Amino acid sequence: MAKVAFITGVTGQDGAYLSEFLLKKGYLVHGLKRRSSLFNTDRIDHLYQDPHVDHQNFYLHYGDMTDSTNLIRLIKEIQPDEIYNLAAMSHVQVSFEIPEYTGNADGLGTLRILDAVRLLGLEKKTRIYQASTSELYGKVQEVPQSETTPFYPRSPYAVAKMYAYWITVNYREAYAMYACNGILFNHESPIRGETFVTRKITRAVSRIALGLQDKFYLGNLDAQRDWGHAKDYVRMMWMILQAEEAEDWVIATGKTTPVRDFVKMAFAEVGIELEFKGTGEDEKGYVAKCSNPAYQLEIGKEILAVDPRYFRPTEVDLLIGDATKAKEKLGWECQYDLQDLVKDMMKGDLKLMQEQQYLKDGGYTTMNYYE
Ligand code: NDP
Ligand code: GDR
Repeated sequence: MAKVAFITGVTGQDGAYLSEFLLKKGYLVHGLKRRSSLFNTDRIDHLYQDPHVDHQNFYLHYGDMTDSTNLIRLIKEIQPDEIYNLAAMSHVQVSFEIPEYTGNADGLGTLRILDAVRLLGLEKKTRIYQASTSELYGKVQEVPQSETTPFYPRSPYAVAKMYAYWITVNYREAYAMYACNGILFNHESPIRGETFVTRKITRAVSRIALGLQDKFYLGNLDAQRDWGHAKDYVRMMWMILQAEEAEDWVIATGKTTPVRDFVKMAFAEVGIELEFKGTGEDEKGYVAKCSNPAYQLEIGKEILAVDPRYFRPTEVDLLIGDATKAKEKLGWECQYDLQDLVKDMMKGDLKLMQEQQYLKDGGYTTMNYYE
């Protein structure tokens, strides 16, 4: 009998990669998607199956993490062997704008999943993966950060995820449920959401190289992140649920890089070197130091500046994870390093922007694709 998985957040970056991964493993995959006024299934359209054909193994259901009755009904119908709770309002800066909703979806939403499993008497059958985060560590107390590092969340998002972390531990201890936290450090890919910093950079660099955009703006260039590839990380989500005992796990590369260096690596992919041109405290401008005949870019043109609007009220300065436990007990290793990741993302965005350029040149679109 095929195993049955239920993925909340199936339309997101991780949900899409995890669906692909589980389908290849022979799972029946059920995903929770939100109703939206426009299609929101771009990342999983290649997995879509016509419900009128036989042998379907990928199903989508409408629902929301703020709606308990919907979640209870779906889990009752699906009877999942594994639940991957990936749905969340996942943008740290946006969480300062919508803190109450973030608490509801990310914090209480996790409780709704755990309690549905308990209420339906599925404690012995259903294993639960909770998408916990390195944002829990927040203000730097120790590096590298491991399963024993104390938490100090620095945003409404991180505080909501802290509730989710502890309610998962509590249900495991109180009701003998198989429920685990994967404390994942930042992971990115060509299908990363466009407003997270890595994707914002690779999109803007591609557009600038092709002459579709002059300049772009970022916030804190000094923040350091431990960036991995999402494909490596979804494999670990599955491995975490296959372990004999339910535990909490840090998944990270163990290397950290400032945002500024990620920008330089992205420009290097199109043969462009950046030069810093200080123009005052808040207006640190970067110009192109050389050009590449393959792309349209003037030497000396300002292509990046810092805009304080992207600064956060409280920032997480330095994340670097220690995944020794997962390496030793689960055999965790990553196939992509940061250079591979940047290459993969730049390849994807250059292709996308070339398509946009073609449409624009042909007069098929007048749309601007600025964030
Ligand atoms: P995304 O933002 O790409 O995807 C989030 C998913 O959650 C989307 O499918 C979104 O739907 C869905 N969602 C949001 N709010 C609700 C809601 N109220 N009800 C139902 N669905 C909802 O995130 P990622 O794929 O990058 O991350 C997956 C999970 O892992 C998240 O919980 C995130 O917080 C966590 N995480 C991510 C890390 C990373 O570096 N990527 C690191 C550590 C943890 P829609 O498409 O309609 O918006
Ligand atoms: P993060 O990711 O907050 O780590 O959360 P994000 O890419 O948004 O920010 C990383 C760092 O870059 C700095 N930064 C900017 N960030 C954005 N988004 N836009 C900018 O213009 C910009 N300029 C500088 C930020 O200040 C920050 O320091 C991600 C999310 O996926 C969470 O859901 C997840 O839990 C954590 O990673 C681990």
